[in-house]
Amino acid sequence: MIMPLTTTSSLKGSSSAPRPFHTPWTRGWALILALALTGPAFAQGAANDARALVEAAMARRQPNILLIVADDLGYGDLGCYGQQRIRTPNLDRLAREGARFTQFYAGSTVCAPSRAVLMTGRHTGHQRIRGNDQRPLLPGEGLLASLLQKGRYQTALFGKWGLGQAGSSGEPNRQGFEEWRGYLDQVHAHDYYPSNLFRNGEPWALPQNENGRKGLYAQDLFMQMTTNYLRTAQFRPFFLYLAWTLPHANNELGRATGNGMEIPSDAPYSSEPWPAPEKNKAAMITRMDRDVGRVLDILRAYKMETNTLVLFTSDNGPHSEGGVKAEFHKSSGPLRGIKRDMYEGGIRVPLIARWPGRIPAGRVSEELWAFWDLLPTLTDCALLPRPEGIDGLSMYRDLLGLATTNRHAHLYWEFHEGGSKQAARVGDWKGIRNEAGGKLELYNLKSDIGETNNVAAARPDVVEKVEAILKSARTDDPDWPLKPKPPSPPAAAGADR
Ligand SMILES: [Ca+2]
Repeated sequence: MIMPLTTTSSLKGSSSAPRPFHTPWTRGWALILALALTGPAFAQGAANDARALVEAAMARRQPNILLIVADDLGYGDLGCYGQQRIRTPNLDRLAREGARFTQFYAGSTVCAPSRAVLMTGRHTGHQRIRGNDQRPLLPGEGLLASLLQKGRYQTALFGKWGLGQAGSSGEPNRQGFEEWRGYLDQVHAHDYYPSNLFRNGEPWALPQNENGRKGLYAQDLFMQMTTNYLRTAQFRPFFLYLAWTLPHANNELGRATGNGMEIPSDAPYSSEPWPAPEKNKAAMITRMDRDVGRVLDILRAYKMETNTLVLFTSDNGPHSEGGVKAEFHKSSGPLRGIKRDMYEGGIRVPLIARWPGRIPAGRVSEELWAFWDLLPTLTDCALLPRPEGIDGLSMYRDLLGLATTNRHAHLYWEFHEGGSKQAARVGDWKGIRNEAGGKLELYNLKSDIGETNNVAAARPDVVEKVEAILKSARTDDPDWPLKPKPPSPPAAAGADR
């Protein structure tokens, strides 16, 4: 019989990060296991039974992890981050019931590298995928799902992947996901009414959308899958990655019609005196918020609220594509810049985390962290050993509102469309170089969150420090040389992904 285990509530206020295999109760089970393995009265079968008991006990303490990543959602797009017009009541509630982070950063300023950073725990200075192109994750690179899968988790992905085409090493099934449905290719993911998707590596026809019909909105399909998955996912901890495409533009539709913000209805904004794409964009965000509410309802209905860590974030800043302008709804909030920029609007994103009984409700944290920290943070939450050889730090203690012990000396990004852009965050300072050989811009984000006052000339000491980071934080990669802007920039490959 399995003994009653430490409950969630009794762990509240724990003063240290988890030490997965050395808690008192695990030591107890380890003793049972040791006796089972060595005592003459126990046969091998008993040893196996004891091991199974330990495994089962560990699994019962591991939280479910539900990670929702929106696509091109800006820092200012949610009510709880200051949005005034677009309604996001469910995400605002999630923030009230959990924690909201005000200085959390995406892995990159566009999709593919940001998602690669999420899966590998390495920032763009140490990535093979430093831009939007077709290269896949290599075997063993996608640690996030793989480590959780090895650590007794059932793993699933519904939505957009973008880190490996069919048959490549990067396919989700080869990167730790037991089950997945969705888009492999980022351009394919622009289509909100796809006539085909992939299902565990196999092509999956959607006749509802064949011959130009618009019978099934992809987001609704992902929600059906999510509902079904959660109904049957109650017997082993799960890691569910919902990589939604809202509110990304359908760029091809945008070029053809001027309105690439593809959604079945612009309600509840139909009567607003806004341009049609802006109404659609607002409706996409509110629909996404509605779906977050539905996911939370399912967790409550299946009594999974208290043992599920829910995280919501975005892969990069807002776009001005598909007929919208990011400034129309102030999607970057008080920040400068949008997707593809190294200014804050391109990379600083919302992060909301709820874990009832573990994360204090209503908390707002200004701690600096980024996509590459999610991997070790989540393996800590999952009571698994931390991966080594990555750039990420576990922010487990900050996530739970405990005194932070891990703190980055700096954060680093690079991006190579047009000229090579580099940026580093060091405390309150932010240094940006917009092309190789260009002048470093320096901003003090504490006094100048909008990056309007370049103080590089006044602070050569800080400039020198940032310059050193821009050199040392990266490895040279022949595929990603640091280059100046071309004289007349050609349309960069993947420029609208
Ligand atoms: Ca994106």
